[in-house]
Amino acid sequence: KFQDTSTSNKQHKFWETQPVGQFKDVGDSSLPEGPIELPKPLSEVKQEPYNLPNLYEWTVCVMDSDEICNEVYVLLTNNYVEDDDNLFRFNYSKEFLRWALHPPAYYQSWHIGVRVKSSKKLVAFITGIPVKMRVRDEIVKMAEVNFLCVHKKLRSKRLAPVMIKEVTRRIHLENIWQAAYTAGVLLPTPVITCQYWHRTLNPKKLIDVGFSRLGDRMTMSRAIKLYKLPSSTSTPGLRKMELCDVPAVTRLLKNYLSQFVVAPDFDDNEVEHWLLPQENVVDSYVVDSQDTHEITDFISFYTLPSSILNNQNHSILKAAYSFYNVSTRVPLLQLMNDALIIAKQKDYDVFNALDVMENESFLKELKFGQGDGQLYYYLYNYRLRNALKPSELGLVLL
Ligand code: NHW
Repeated sequence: KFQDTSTSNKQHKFWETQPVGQFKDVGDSSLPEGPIELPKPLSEVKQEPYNLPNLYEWTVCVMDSDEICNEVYVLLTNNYVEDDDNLFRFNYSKEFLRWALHPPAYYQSWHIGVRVKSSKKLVAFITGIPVKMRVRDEIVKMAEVNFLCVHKKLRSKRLAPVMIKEVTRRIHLENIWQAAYTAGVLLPTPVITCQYWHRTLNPKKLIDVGFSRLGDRMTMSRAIKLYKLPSSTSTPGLRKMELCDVPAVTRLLKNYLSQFVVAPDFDDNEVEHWLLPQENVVDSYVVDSQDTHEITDFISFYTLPSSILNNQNHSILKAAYSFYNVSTRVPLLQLMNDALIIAKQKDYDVFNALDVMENESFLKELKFGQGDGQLYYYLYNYRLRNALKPSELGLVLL
């Protein structure tokens, strides 16, 4: 196959106008690190929303409302991200969406929908949440932008750029000028290019639904044996995280994340929000050393099922995604093996992890297989001298 160079030569009529690293500047190390544009006085930020095509109107999606949360859930379930072969589509649960969008000090106005004026049908969505991000030794207030979705029937009409400009405007109104986001598509210009790795927990189902294939000289019974896990975890003192663990986990996490070039800076409230276990949303376990009653390690994963499109026998793939893990006393390999065991006990089909942080150190040994496709991380209005390696990144976006 010819190498596809069209991606980076492609015109980006919208992204060329935005304060992001441009492809033509890649490798130009004379450009300074930091903000690309300076903040404007808030009085100079556009006060009225951007214009939508005439049939549509803006709406704020108040996710506390069961009715609105359900509308968002239905839009995303039918129209959000699919894999390249259109076999699977993310199926974020309603509880997950509420969790993802209601961190401490979130802004309601950043949960933006588009409705058809006449029918009020919700047809597009984009969100931001606030985060304090550390880049090298600076803490930068940023937004994390996620859940950009345009109904399948309204694609390729340049609605996405209007939505991105509108969320940008509302973020600017809160005096925030930087953002972080990820995408599976290549845009100007990634700061890190990552890959997903997948640890099979339920080989039979993954093969049945086309998620994985039996390799050469592999039979179903061999695959089942290969991926078999012990029935219980091996680390003494491993238990579910509780509210009283929040200060200790915050300390562990802060210290651990300080080694990465880009990482969030979480306080106790954020750790409570992001890591305290919530059934079918986020799972966290700590190692409580029995002698000193110190919390020495922890592991976490979030739950993001995918709809299985067009399969007779199965409709949902239950996937766990590695979130934040800190090892100080127990080897990371052993902790992650325990994470796999827990996920297997809870009936997940697959455990996914990116090659960020120190994950490379356990992926191969714990029988993760490399996924196809890339996940690109981007920063808006913040330039880094060079792209980073995945192991320099301490950030997981949902
Ligand atoms: S990535 C998931 C994105 N969503 C999906 O893939 C769901 C399925 N697809 C769709 O719904 C996680 C549509 O295809 C979407 C595009 C809506 C993706 N990021 O309206 P047009 C996130 O949510 C550019 C950014 O005709 P469409 C992160 C594309 O390159 N840009 O396309 C979101 C082109 O621009 P160009 C994307 O297919 C981060 C233009 O959109 C993109 O009908 C957002 C075409 O628009 C993507 N994933 O709708 C940025 N996909 O310049 C936040 C396409 O190349 C930035 N495009 O001509 C920060 C803002 C805050 C700053 C604060 C200071």
